[in-house]
Amino acid sequence: MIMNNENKFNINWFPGHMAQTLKMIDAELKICDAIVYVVDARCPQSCINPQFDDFVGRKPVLFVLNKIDLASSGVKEQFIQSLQLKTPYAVITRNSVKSGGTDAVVKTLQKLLAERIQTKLAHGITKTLRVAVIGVTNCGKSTFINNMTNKGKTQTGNRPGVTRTKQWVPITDNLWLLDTPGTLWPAFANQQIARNLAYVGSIKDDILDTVALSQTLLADLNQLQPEAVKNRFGVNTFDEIAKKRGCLLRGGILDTRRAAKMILAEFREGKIGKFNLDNLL
Ligand SMILES: Nc1nc2c(ncn2[C@@H]2O[C@H](COP(=O)(O)OP(=O)(O)OP(=O)(O)O)[C@@H](O)[C@H]2O)c(=O)[nH]1
Ligand SMILES: [Mg+2]
Repeated sequence: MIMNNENKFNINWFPGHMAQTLKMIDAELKICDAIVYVVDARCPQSCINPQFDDFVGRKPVLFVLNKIDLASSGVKEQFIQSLQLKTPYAVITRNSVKSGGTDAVVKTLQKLLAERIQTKLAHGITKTLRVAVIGVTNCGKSTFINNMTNKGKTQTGNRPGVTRTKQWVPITDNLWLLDTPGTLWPAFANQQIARNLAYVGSIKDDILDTVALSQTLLADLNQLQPEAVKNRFGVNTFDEIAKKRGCLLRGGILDTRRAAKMILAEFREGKIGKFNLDNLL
């Protein structure tokens, strides 16, 4: 994070392995029938790669608004309104840490691919459908796939960059999903997008000034739902929260690092409330 004179910060995270992953996805898409684009339901618009249109071509896309258990209502409708795609697509919501509902996902995919399936059948081909699962880091791609198989086939974890290589996972006899490492893009058009992604844990905390980040998070949450912040902490500002939670060093100085870690963790676990951060864009 680079601080400038106005004490505002600039977030950018596009390590070399992400550029390589984007190339790998581009190559894999040639043999794929469709794309599952997993986005974090707390900021689905912020999760969309601005170059998405270029590499998706005309492949059908199933958008999965994952972590819907942590998002405020109305997020799906708002996301659909923001979409401007020429390619066929469908949008579903999902809580991938809860079991059930996987048949409905498969059915939605089959409906989206009905024309493609018919064409294949007409040519006597019953080949397996291959679908690439893509999205920003930590949005729940691997968890979504595991949930679809009811088996822990892919590695998951609550930090960005858990999946390092591609992995094909069989879901049914004729549907395979490709797990891919999370990818961001070289530059954020808008720093609010970058902050939203950092708030939800899609940008490595190690490269962030977590104190500054948690302070802007609080300011943003206070703008969206001040009552949720008040309900959780009893107070609304960073300093008041740090004091109230006993984040103090010797001599009564605020332990801002500890307070920041706590505020970020509680937000990410949904303890402060359900939010739609895209409303900040
Ligand atoms: N509350 C909630 N947590 C979820 C959901 N889906 C995934 N998670 C959690 O989000 C974290 C990240 O999940 P992963 O599946 O590893 O995410 P990923 O997109 O594969 O991440 P990378 O491989 O790093 O790109 C894990 O702690 C999951 O348990 C969901 O629907 N709701
Ligand atoms: Mg993963």
